[in-house]
Amino acid sequence: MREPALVDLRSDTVTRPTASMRRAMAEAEVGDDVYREDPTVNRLEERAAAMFAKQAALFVPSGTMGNTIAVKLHTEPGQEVICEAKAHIVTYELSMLAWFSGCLARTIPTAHGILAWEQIQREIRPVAPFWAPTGLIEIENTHNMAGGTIYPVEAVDEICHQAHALRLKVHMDGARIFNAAAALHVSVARIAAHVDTVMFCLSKGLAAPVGSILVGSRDDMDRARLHRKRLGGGMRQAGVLAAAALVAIGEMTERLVEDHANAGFLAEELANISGISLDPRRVETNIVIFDVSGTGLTAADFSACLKSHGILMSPVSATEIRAVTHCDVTRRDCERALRAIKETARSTTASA
Ligand code: TLP
Repeated sequence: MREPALVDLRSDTVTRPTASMRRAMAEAEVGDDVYREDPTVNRLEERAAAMFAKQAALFVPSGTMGNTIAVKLHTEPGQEVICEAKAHIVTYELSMLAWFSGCLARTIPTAHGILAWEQIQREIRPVAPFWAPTGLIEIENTHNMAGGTIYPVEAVDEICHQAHALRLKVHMDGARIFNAAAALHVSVARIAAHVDTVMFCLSKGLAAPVGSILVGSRDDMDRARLHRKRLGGGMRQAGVLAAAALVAIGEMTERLVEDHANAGFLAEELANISGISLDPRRVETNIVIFDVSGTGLTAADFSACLKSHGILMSPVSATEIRAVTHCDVTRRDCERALRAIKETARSTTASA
């Protein structure tokens, strides 16, 4: 009998381009985008700017590059960037704040990844003889390592209004902003109405093969284009990628609620397994983070056992595992993952 395929819940980055993306890529009209002559990239950037109700957009190869450019746009070397303690920009982007922008992070720990203005306000530093002044406020929506949590729309508005009153800019790492929009039933334009720049990813739940987009003012995007080139991100005939991205934003956003339903299902079932702990009410989008310490195994050992059952998940700390649902994972795949988790938890608690 043929081995069943792996169920890959490590991340939504593993999604493969859909058939309609592959067709669009094959037929894409292209040109040299460094000369701004790629009609498909131009169309994508116009469409993205319109969707977010911002002046302009820039197609970049990755979320990391989009965030790196955004920090550079809004800061001077020697400043601090305020962000949540588990923000992707500080934990997974190879210290790009320091490397490209000469900035430090001033991090704020939270229970669920969501910053309130009062917490930010306490960390703002003015120019003084011994302090690095605050240059930027960064918020992550949804918050990856807090388990896909969503900012209330009003909380983002409040942060932006207060920051702007102090002449500070706000960048949103909206790698999964379309998940937030689907869960809240609001538009991405509404969520990002007052932020200065937003980066969102095409190559996660939206299933495009490559790419992210930075949106903001025309002036900021003109400067961002130069930083992209400086970072080696001038992509020439990138229309083949932009064609898939157009399908991603046109066809893939509404189905994200299915991923959220699968994540909710996983969370509810996981909460009933002895040795596993999580609060299923905290699972708002497509990310489920659960603690396996009650099984006596480390997260690394637990996920190695799951792998032997054909289930891939990511250990994200010594005791926690992350499962991310996406369009290449069905409800049956989730059921299979749960059987493997039950089996692993049962065998370790039985042998304890
Ligand atoms: N996240 C990846 C890993 O890097 C952890 C994942 O598997 O979730 N912002 C956020 C909130 C992200 O989750 C990611 C990727 C990025 C930025 C960076 O995007 P890429 O991978 O395109 O550079």
